[in-house]
Amino acid sequence: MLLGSLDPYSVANGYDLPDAVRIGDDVLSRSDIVGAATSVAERIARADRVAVLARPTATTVLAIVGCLIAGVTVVPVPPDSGASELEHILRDSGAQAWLGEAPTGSSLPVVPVRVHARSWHVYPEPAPDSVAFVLYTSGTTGPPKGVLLSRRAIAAGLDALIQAWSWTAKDVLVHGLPLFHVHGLILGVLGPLRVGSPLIHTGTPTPKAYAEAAGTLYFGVPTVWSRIADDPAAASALRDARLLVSGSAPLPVPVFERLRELTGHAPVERYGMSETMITLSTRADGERRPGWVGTPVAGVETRLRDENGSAVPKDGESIGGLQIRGPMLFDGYLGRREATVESWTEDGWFKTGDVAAIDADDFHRIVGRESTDLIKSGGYRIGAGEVETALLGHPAVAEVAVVGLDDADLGQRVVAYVVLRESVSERALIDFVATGLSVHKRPREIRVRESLPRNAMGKVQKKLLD
Ligand code: MCA
Ligand code: AMP
Repeated sequence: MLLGSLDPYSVANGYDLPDAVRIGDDVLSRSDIVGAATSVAERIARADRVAVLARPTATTVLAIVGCLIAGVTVVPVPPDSGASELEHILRDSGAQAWLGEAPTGSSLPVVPVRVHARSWHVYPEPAPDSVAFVLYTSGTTGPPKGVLLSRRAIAAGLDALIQAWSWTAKDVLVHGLPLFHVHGLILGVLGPLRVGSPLIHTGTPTPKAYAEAAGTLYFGVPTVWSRIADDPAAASALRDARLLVSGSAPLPVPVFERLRELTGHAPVERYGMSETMITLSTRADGERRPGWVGTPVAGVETRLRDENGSAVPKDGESIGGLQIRGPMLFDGYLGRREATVESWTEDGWFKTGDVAAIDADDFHRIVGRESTDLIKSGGYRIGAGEVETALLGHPAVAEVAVVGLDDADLGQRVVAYVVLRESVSERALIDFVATGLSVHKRPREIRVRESLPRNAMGKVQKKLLD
């Protein structure tokens, strides 16, 4: 079973857990989840694909578990999605209805989630190859693409982490990450439901909430860890934890060191992508090396290739494009055959787009991305192209170039260089992106210029922007 701890027979026979999931003001026992999610499953069993507005609530958890019970594909939608991003996700995914809450103005039907409804019908486990999620993720250009993740991939990806992190039912997982990405949703909600360990979702990932939760296993993106490292009282409250895990973006070495000092724990760093789940990690019982993301998890193989496709030695120094094979990889981009084919080599390796070095012990260091047009800000992946297209839709903007600049808090911050046709405030342009795409993709800064540096072909030379 994908969610082993929710086996209805065991739950009925004494394997209940009163606080299986705490989220917002709600506490769900294992039998609450099985009963209410099965009732959701009954309501949507005949649908193929539904959208869930993925706020961190009990409703979202029950909607998603209900779909997994019924074998219905879920499209988790960022709750801060703006109008054009929302329209794109709904059209591209072919979602037939909203399950649970719907954003205002949406024309799709809404199927309610009733937190107190119960059903004890037992569904057969859906086929392992069926698509559990379509997760939308940004590319360098164009609107986000739908990553198809099967149940088989999710099970393999979670089992590899359960092993790497010695994750057991005795753990209490704490995090406050969004529920529309692999990190917060698949690792952070399905993980504990597979293992049988309680989850405390803190709503937002603040140092105070992490300190108060008293868990054993903590997940965070580097921005979350860096804020905790800046709050010694909160950090020292994590001393009793078993494992602090960082991922989704590079954990700066000074943050690693400061966390070790304040919490007594060297954080476990792991590397992944929406397309691959988590493929590299340091281990609960192994070396944790600042600046390095560890070794391949169970079932994963990696290699480095240069621009000509030739092998790059694993000497810890030489860098190359990181390519990956493993059982937790996605099944392609929804409706994008060409993009899917392009992301694989002819001999069957997935091209991550990241540049890495690998040492003789198979330890991996992520050096950066091949394209500067994919920005990581606060752990969110943001395509420069989609922000540029959004800004060009504003009547005052004549030209634009979007880049990710180093930021002590967010890792990178989205900065838009613009040439204007008419005067407009910085705030108006930022809000224009926040309401069209989504709040977390908004530029944090707008820099107005007379012109943008271009080469002879007319292409903006982003390296010359200042
Ligand atoms: C600000 N706000 C606005 C605007 N400006 N609202 C409307 N219009 C505006 N112009 C509001 C926001 O709605 C929000 O309100 C508040 O201001 C703060 O927002 P923001 O500044 O964006 O928050 P932040 O402090 O910058 O967020 C930092 C964060 C966040 C909490 C670390 O970036 C985060 O949750 N990151 C996690 C990303 C993640 O999980 N990535 C995983 C993908 P309010 O607070 O009321 O809502 S990677 C993955 O899955 C792979 C597999 C992997 O490796 O893990
Ligand atoms: P996403 O699809 O949003 O999960 O973003 C995946 C990208 O996040 C990867 O291709 C990397 O560029 C980056 N990433 C994830 N984890 C790490 C990490 N531990 N260190 C460096 N980069 C990371």
